Amino acid sequence: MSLLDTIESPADLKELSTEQLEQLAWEIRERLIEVLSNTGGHLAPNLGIVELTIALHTVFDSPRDRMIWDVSHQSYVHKILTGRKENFPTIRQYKGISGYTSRDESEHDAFGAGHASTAISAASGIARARDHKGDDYHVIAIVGDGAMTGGLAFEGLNNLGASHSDVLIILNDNDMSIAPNVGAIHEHFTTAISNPLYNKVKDQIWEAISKVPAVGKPASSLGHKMEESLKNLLVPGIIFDRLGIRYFGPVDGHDIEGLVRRLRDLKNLKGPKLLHIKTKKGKGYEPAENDATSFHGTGAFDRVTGEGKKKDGPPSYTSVFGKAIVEECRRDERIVGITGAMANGTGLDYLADAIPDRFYDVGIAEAHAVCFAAGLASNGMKPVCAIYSTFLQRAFDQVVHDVALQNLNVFFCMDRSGLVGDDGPTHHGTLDLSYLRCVPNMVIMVPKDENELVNMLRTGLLYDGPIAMRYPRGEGEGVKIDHEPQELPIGAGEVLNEGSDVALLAVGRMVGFARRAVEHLSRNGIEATLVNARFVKPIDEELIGRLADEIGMIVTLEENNIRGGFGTAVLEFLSRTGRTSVPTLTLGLPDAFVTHGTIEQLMKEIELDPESISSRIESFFKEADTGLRTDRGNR
Ligand SMILES: Cc1ncc(C[n+]2csc(CCOP(=O)(O)OP(=O)(O)O)c2C)c(N)n1
Repeated sequence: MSLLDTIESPADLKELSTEQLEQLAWEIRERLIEVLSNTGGHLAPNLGIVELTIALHTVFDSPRDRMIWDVSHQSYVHKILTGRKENFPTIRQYKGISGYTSRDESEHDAFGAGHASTAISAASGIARARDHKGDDYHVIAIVGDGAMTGGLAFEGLNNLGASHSDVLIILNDNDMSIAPNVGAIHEHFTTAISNPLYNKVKDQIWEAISKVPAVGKPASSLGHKMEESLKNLLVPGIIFDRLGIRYFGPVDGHDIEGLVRRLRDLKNLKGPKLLHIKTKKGKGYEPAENDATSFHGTGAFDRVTGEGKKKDGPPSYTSVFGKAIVEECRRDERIVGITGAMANGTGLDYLADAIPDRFYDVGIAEAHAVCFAAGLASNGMKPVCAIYSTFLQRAFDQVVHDVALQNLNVFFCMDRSGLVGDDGPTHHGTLDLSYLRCVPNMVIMVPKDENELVNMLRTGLLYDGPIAMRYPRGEGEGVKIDHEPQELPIGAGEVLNEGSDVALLAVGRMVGFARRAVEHLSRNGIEATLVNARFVKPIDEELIGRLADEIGMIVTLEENNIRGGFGTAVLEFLSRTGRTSVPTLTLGLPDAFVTHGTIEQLMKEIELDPESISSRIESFFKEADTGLRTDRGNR
């Protein structure tokens, strides 16, 4: 029986010796590699945080003490130690446990996340609520150095420092975001930590801390004074001290004994404080240590070689976009690409390699990315903001206030639109059509396949004003890519099939699903017109009006929340033009947060898979047709 087999809850850790905790760390690593080689998931971040998680659960008492995991992609070890060990092999699988913290899943998950840089703000709120209620427990925010590049993290620090609230922040510094971390603060840390003088006196500083009284006025103690003066001279985290958050570290984040000791010291120290730990992303698994970026979030892989198990298939939308933007940059020197720490995820890594001075990684800072793009555009450049649909939500005010209001030439390229699969509700890109459609001046395009993506990229780059394109995660349709991209007429849909019984207006990936519905309907004697809408704003009013008048029955299909998306745009148009009697079925994602699983499983659950779509349209047609015939009969 392994040691891990005996651990049912964090309470079981308290009695273990350092050697046993160390053994447990390696057993957990083994479990992570074994499970994730089958399921895929965030391997490297979790391998790097094993010792810290064990030490936290040894020193603190979850769920009474609250641990807030930033992004929470690194919470797998926490899940294993808090009663989800047996279910761990179901992680990110349909109906299995989530890959992120979830308040619905466990009382040990104090706060849910999936987007970065929220933990300090959330921990501050939890701590203030504790104080309001007169309760007494510890609140700990665990934040990566990547997440610290987000403005929200600094808003949280600013507020926490001033509030004097009792919160411990652990800064898990592995020099990596998904890719190597960027930014001035990161550079400052790297330089300061390598200062040999600081490293020499660091232990003395720790000694001074452990002598600081837990309550009372630490500033009056000799230890504190000494600590302060040393820090002012040398300490990498002086920036935190200046904000009122006492800084400690850096310490080795793989030394369990050291971590337990430090955490016990800090447990007795009231007020806002930050412990800086240095860890190795991917620790203990050579392929992940050597390529932490690929193993940040991986698919299934061969555990011996570390090779991915992905089958060959059509190229992804991401890679088609990444290659195409390099060509566009070569054509027009005003074009630049901007990412918020997602060079690989968005395909902008191709640009970074090919033309590095036209590529910007601003860190996990989407609001900044968009405002920065607005600045570039106001000064004659053509920035392409490549940001996942879900993360652009962060920058909504910049889209409105900095870009659209000034009618600037910023092109938003939103990867991972629609359902993304195993990352689940924090990452599905289900709202972008709704949140962009209401923004004045915005044009929105959705390609039906990867060739159309390339044409839309050209179209957007030739267009004057704010424009957006959204496309899904994963493989394209496998179509041939034109040698020379074509500019598409703004606002014009494309008729793919003509039939006189019902008109299907589809957007993006739904065009393929609608094609299958057309065939299904045809086999049942119903002839459908099929339109690839291409534009969600402006919609092709001329075409839709004609189809409404001539066919008199409309179905819209989109992979966006049914509220406020393409179907709503069509309904608004029909209403505005007095066509309210045209039977219209709007198919799309439900007005609900969709769980995690494969795209196929999720589409089936929400009845948006090709078979369900076909039968929903058929039922609609039959009901509406009967209704129409009755209406005619009554007239
Ligand atoms: C707002 C937002 N933008 C982008 C991401 C994608 N993302 C997930 S984890 C991550 C890197 C986080 O780095 P760090 O906090 O240092 O954690 P590590 O994985 O290195 O442990 C990024 C960019 C996100 N989750 N949220």
